[in-house]
Amino acid sequence: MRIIRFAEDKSVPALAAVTDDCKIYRLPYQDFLSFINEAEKQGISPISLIQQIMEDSAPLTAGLEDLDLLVPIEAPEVWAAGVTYERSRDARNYEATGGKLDATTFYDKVYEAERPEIFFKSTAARTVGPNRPVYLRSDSNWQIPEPEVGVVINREGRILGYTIGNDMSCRDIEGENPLYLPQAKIWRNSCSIGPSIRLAETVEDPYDFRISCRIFRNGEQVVEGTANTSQLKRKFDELVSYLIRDNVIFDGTVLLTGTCIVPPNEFTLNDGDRIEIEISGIGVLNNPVCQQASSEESNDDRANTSEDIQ
Ligand code: DO4
Ligand code: MG
Repeated sequence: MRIIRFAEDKSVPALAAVTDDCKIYRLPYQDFLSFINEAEKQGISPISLIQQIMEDSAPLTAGLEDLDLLVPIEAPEVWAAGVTYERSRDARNYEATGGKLDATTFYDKVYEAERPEIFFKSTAARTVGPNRPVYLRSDSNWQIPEPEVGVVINREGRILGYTIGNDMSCRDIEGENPLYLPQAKIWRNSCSIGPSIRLAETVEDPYDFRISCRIFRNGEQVVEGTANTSQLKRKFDELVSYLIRDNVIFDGTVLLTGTCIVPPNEFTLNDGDRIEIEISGIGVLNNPVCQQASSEESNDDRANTSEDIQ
């Protein structure tokens, strides 16, 4: 069972549950957290609450492809773990050594260490949902998407569900100096999540998600990669436990859990590309890639939105 948000009449956000056979039931809650809180208040599981609602209602006549999907949750903060897969460790070593194959660096250390790498990635105002553009940085010549499983947690670190995240990254900035990491990771529209949240209680084995990433240029597929969460070096709860330790964490925080797919070293994203990230049981996160407008224009676009304060 998955939860989506979509724009209803007059662009008002609506919440819905999507069954495994793709029937969509409107949920009478404002957002994902209100729905989770209501289940808790009634002392039942989120899935039982959905089943009650389904008994008294009919599915929408529209299909998923007809809906204007939004971020499934306006996550107050998005954090990310790094170097949690061998593939990422090797790619980081390559970019940190000016392109040496089989080099070893501090990235080997963090891959082996007890403490994982956890970094701040995004806020609601910088995060986009399905079909919205992710932006390129104007001062990087080597940019890639990072397809990742995202865990949605509450303030105590309980995993409520799983979503898809794209940790857009600049390999040249990150490789030049590790102290540049925040600039290699955070800018306007550098994070995308969606299209749904798979409820944790409906995931049989989170270490068996199949992940694939496809990049299209001028209508042709130019990159394809696949992986599986069985290759993850750490456990999801272990990553969450380091994130929440001595920290202030908000309900609905998303933690991206590291990339296991890296495009070929000679590849960089271009304006006009399209990124598709698919994870079994969660869906397909689709985003066009855009060279961003100047800061002034983009800030004008944002004026008077509630996101300004996040
Ligand atoms: O240290 C760099 C970050 C690596 C990362 O984002 C990942 O492995 O997904
Ligand atoms: Mg990443």
